[in-house]
Amino acid sequence: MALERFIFVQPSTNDWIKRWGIDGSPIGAYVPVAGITQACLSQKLQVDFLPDDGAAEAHLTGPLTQTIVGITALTPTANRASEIARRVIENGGRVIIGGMDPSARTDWWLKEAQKIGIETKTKDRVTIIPGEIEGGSLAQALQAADAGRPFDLFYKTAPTDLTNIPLPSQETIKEITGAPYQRVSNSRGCPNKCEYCSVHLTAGLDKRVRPYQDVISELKARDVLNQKEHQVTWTDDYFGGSGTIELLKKIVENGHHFPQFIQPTIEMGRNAQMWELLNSIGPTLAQFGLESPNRNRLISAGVKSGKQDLDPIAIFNTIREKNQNIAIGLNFMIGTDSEPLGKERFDELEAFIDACKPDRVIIGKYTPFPGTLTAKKLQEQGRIFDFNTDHYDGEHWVMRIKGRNIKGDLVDENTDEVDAYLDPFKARLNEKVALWSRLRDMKMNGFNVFSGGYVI
Ligand code: B12
Ligand code: SF4
Repeated sequence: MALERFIFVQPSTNDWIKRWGIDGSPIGAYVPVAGITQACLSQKLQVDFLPDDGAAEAHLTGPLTQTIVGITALTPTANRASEIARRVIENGGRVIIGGMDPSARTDWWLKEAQKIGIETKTKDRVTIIPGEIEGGSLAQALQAADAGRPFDLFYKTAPTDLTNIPLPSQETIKEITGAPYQRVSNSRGCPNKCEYCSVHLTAGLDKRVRPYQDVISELKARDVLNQKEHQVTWTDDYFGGSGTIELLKKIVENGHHFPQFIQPTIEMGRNAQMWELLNSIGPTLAQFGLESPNRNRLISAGVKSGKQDLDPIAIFNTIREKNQNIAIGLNFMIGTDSEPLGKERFDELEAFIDACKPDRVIIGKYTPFPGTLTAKKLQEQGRIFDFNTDHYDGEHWVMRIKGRNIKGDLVDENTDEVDAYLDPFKARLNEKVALWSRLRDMKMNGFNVFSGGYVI
């Protein structure tokens, strides 16, 4: 029986995760998944995006015999992804599960897929796709389904170059036009090897850049060139470098303007040409993953792979002095072994934030994501105590934490005590950052829609 529908689901677990999807802004994978689905099947299927407000099942009722449901799974949404998959199968559909968690925990997912098959008394209607899909894995699965053949347990192809990624049909693209965040992939892979990061598990260590012509065509098709309402979110954790500069130059040369969001490393903070180009394109929120105020100490603790001695405060001041359109956001992780104990951990961070005056702050709890070096080390040390992946959302402690005392020795810390400092610390920061943040004045609409406060 020929396929008729493809529904792309973004599962959510708790309210924190839910907030990222329910405004209808699809995740970065939606456009390539939709494009490849439509390119590899002779009959063009509409690919609908279904964010999970906690009740995605209500939209996935049967009969789904001619439907494929594609589900993306991050580690914190893995259990929910599996739950949704079961319901789809029970209603007669087929399921393809892809994304970061199947890349990081392929073995777990292969067992889970078999379990779903046994529990739903079906065979071969669920498959797992670890890694990227541009190498042909998704096409292989879809072609099997289209021909009425059972799925293989998994399809995997190596990361490939990012040329000629097919775009979805105009009708499919219309579905996402108007969403506040327009996530666009310009490049993938990261040569840094930060111990806590999962990115290389899907995208590898080579930075691969999409040709600027392809990216600009996508922006045009998505109707985001020359507008002020929809924020182009470059889904590139390692933003910068020669391919990126070339893309930005072309955007500027063509006179395009739009608001944007980038995630640069602190090393990119010194790339004056990049900031100048971003500044001419439009209001830009640059969210730096700083992790700790004392980068050098972090590096010496072996947590970060950075090599240079960089002064973040001086870097931010220079960026802002020269570029009115650039706002600075900072990401911190609390709970690495390099931090001081107790109250001092927060005093140090607060003094640093006061000096930086960032326009937005995100604070998360250090999380040992599966497949990372951090997870391996902490597991060897017997420090991970919570293996329920629902809690791997940066909002829960899943490991025993330690801090450094005055002598530099590592000492166990009680997570309840850390929380007793963390919660008032966040409340104080919310008040402060709201006073100095320029995001509202810059009309960074997307962000104001979401975050009532500026510290999340
Ligand atoms: C943009 C981004 C966000 C955006 C959008 C979310 C998104 N998933 O797109 C926002 C700000 C909302 C966000 C929020 C969060 N994020 Co985030 N985010 C990213 C980031 C920087 C880029 C993701 C992206 O769009 N890449 C571009 C697309 C094209 O690539 P991709 O997602 O890898 O998809 C490819 C394949 O994986 C595959 N694929 C993916 N899904 C599917 C589905 C199907 C059916 C198929 C066939 C294939 C497939 O096909 C794609 C093309 O090859 C990544 C880091 C990174 N560089 O990958 C972190 C990352 C995904 N985020 C992460 C986390 C932890 C979160 C949060 C939990 C943070 C928090 N505490 O709230 C939330 C979860 C929200 C949610 N429900 O998704 C972690 C996940 C770690 C893990 N092991 O799960 C990552 C990897 C960051 C990191 N350094 O570790 N995030
Ligand atoms: S945290 Fe950022 S810089 Fe570090 S490895 Fe991950 S993507 Fe690369």
